[in-house]
Amino acid sequence: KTYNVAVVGTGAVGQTMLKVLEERNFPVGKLKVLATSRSAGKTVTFRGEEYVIEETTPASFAGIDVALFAGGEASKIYGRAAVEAGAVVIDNSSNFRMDPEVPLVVPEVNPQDVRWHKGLIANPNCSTIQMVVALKPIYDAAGIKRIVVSTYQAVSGAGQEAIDELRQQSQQVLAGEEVTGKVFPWQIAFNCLPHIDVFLENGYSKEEMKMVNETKKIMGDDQIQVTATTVRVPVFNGHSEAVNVETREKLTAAAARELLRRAPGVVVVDDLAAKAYPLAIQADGRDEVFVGRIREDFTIANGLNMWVVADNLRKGAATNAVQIAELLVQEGLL
Ligand code: 11C
Repeated sequence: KTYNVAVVGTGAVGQTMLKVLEERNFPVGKLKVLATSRSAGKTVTFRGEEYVIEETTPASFAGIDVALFAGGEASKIYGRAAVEAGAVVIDNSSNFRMDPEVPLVVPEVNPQDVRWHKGLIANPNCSTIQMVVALKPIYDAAGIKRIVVSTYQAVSGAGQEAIDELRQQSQQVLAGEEVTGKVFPWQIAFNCLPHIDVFLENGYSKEEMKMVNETKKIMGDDQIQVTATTVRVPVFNGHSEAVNVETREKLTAAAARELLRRAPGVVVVDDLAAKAYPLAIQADGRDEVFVGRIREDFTIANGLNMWVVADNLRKGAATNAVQIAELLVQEGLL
């Protein structure tokens, strides 16, 4: 059996969605590649065939079984129309994530939540996804009271223009030229910006509050305390995170390492003698979440520190969305 698929958006995430659908051999019947009028008429290649990008309209979704929305405003405008046309929407934007009618799913963590979908399923924020994949086995074994996370997020999370901006600014700085940019509020080359998405009334950025709220919803536990500082760093692709976690029960570093070794979607890279720890440049192009520097926090009774790295365009966005589509197929929900 095959399924008619629409991919909405042809930026960094949309392109990665097409690549991942092809790599994982998702049973695509008819494919529609949709975008704004700016990209309409250009072509993309899928399974060796060229597809002309079409402008999205409410009528685009007739006959579509599953629509993957890459991000931005598109799902706000066309998401409901796609559901009414009979498609299941998997939406990578933040538009519907906290809607109580919309499941927010990471297949390694809460696959059961796809079952109560009403046409729309949200894909979490990239920095949340990799953190909860790494924390789920710890949560199941020892409970989690509190998480303190600091992120080191790649520019690809802000899209193709941001990738271009880092490349251009790096060349400008090295050539001693004046730096220009328009995606980030300050120079990103050779710099770190503690500013991702917009700032909110409470002094946190929206990216930080996504990590707080989405973690509770995905883990199905409102009691988990989460506090985050999210930082953009001059890395092309791959988000890194320093995660401090206070568990309810004592878990040694060795026990945590063992649990993580057996966890789905996780690769433990943790051999200090060999200088082995997760690196963004090694996670780039991979679908797993890499965890290392696992050690006990000696300032509290039940605490662990770890370093969590993943490809934000893949596991943080496209791969997670395609995994949700695969889950729908397995569960007979498409
Ligand atoms: C970033 N996490 O790295 C953001 C991108 O809510 O889906 C994803 C924004 C979102 O800039």
